[in-house]
Amino acid sequence: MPWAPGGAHGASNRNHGILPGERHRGGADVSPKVTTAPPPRAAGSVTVEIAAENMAFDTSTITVPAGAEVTMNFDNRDDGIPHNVAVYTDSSAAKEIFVGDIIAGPERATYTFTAPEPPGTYFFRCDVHPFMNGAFIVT
Ligand SMILES: [Cu+2]
Repeated sequence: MPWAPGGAHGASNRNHGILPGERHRGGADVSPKVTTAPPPRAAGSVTVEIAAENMAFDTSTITVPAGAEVTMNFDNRDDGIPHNVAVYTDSSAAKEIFVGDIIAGPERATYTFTAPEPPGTYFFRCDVHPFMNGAFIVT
């Protein structure tokens, strides 16, 4: 009679002891690891649209991310008039970043080039008509 309660308690305690122990071991196995690798530098790519019509570009600014692969869809809508889009470091147009082929309208061209790395305000223009120009902004 005095043994029965003791035995029951003993069995109960033994079962109780196993379950928390197993849960603890499992928790240790799946402990999250902290990754310290820096995120990869991805300049990415960007597509910009620009049109020339009535001897003017349809935008005064082109904005792209630093170092991005730029796809520029140029639409020359001026019938029989040659235009291009060229990007220079500044309005002196002394140092070119990219010079697109000149096309006579109505015609489209797809230009691809890499944007400069240093953020800043550069310059774009039509080489045939330098008064057609604007700011090429790298962010
Ligand atoms: Cu032009």
